[in-house]
Amino acid sequence: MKILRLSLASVLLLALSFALGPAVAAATGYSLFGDATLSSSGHNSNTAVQLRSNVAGLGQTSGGIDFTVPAGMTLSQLANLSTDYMFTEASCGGGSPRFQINVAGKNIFVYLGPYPNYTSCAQNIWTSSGNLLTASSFVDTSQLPSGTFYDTWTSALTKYGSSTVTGIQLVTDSSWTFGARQTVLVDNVMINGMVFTFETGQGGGAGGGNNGDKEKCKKGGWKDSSAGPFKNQGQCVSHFARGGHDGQGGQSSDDDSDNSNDQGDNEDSD
Ligand SMILES: [Ca+2]
Repeated sequence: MKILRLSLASVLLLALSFALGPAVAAATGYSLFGDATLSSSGHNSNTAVQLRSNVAGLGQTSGGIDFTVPAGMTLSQLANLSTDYMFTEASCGGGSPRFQINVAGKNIFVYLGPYPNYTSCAQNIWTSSGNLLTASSFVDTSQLPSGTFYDTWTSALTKYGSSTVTGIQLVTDSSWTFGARQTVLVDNVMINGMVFTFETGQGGGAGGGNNGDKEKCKKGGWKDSSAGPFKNQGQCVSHFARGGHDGQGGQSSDDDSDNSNDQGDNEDSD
């Protein structure tokens, strides 16, 4: 039987792709990890996501969004990646904020901010990244074989276009380079034709987010929420933003930890 020759990894991947099938079809899924919270300061809307990187020792040093991508999507099928963003503390720099495109167990990094240094982003003004994956856009493929820091998207597609994209994240983690907290709001993230507005009812499809309960997650309230346990404030807010019944709670009992950046689940598996 042919199936006996499949490696364990292949079987696991196959099982995973079936398990994720229905959710992927909805194409609106995302989850927050680290120091990431829904914010009521959206871009011409009610809601954005606040990503924050705290100085080491003063909280979580990174925050991000993990986006669900269509099962089996190859890199060559990825044609549009963009976001609106606004810094409220510090700026771009130190390699973040960045998109991480997961391929072959590694990442292709796509940095926000002006080429070539990706520094000096303005504060308190919404900026659109525009499409970060035009033919001449620069992406960082240095984690991959024959990769380089300044690689054009065209070149990246030539080398890795047939690779499957297993996930995409948007991450902020550069407080170290500023010696201060780095905080950025992001909204209207676009992955191909999918737009993530983070408004109530989008993402998870539960609808009916409860702002009162979301507020109770803040100032340490997530530790005591009866809907938990949650790993962090972001997970608590996200839970209620999706109507309080997305099943994200209850995965962990370490209610006093601040190191749980592991919600991304499977993007590192290979
Ligand atoms: Ca929004």
